Amino acid sequence: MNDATARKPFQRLLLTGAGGGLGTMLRERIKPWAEVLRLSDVRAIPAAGPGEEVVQCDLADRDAVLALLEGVDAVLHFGGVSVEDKFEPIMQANILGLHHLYEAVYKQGVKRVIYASSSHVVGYYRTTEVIDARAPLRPDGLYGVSKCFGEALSRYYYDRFGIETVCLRIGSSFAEPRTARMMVTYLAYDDLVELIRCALFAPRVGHTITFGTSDNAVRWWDNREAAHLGYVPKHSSREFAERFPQTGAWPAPEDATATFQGGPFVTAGPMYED
Ligand code: 15L
Repeated sequence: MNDATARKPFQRLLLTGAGGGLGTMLRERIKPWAEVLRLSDVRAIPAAGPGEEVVQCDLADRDAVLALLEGVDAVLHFGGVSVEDKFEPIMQANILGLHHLYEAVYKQGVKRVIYASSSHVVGYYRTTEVIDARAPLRPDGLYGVSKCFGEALSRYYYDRFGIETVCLRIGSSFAEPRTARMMVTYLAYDDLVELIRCALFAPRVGHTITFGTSDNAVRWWDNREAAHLGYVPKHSSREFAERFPQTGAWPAPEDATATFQGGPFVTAGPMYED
């Protein structure tokens, strides 16, 4: 059997949020892993190519989500609201929608979920601290709170039903770091793909929480609790060091965005002014 005729490891993988920044990048990169890649988003996305299925789906629509999961081996869940917002849209997609997803995962017999959580579940730790996956949650906004819900819901589905989930507490996954903070939180696209590959292919993951960063010089997150995934980043924000030189200009002591790991997210939440 040559490479062209060899079967791919999965029959059908589902990628939600396929129209988002990361979803669009992943669409091409994860194709070698599945005979069929099912792509979903609430928005219209480019039509299905060879080996693809496209399903427009609102996570808040319970019946649509049940149908979306039919025939799926594993899910990469990148759908939902991905930044701070008002509670209503966060609730619909990240809370109600996530419950629909796990209910459908259970009913359709899906084995594993790779859940795009976020470092914003712990954004209220200080930039002078190093934490690991056992540290109590300290979300930095309603978006972070919704990701805490996802980590708890997936924990429950593992303990109660044995459905495995790897929660990826993604730092900042962009083509390159955009701010000085992202020199710490940067996760190169290649490294995100490798982290997902490790989470999907590791023989036994139970319920695992892992922080997603590249091999950056400064670290806030200790990933030893997820060593069994075997993730080894190949990139580093050091590749961009000249863009964000240390200037000696210290932020004001009251600057919360420099004091806490969540950066700008810590002041992006509701102010209750209206
Ligand atoms: C996130 O959770 C967001 O989804 C992403 O857009 C980035 O803003 C990232 O956090 C970050 O902290 O940089």
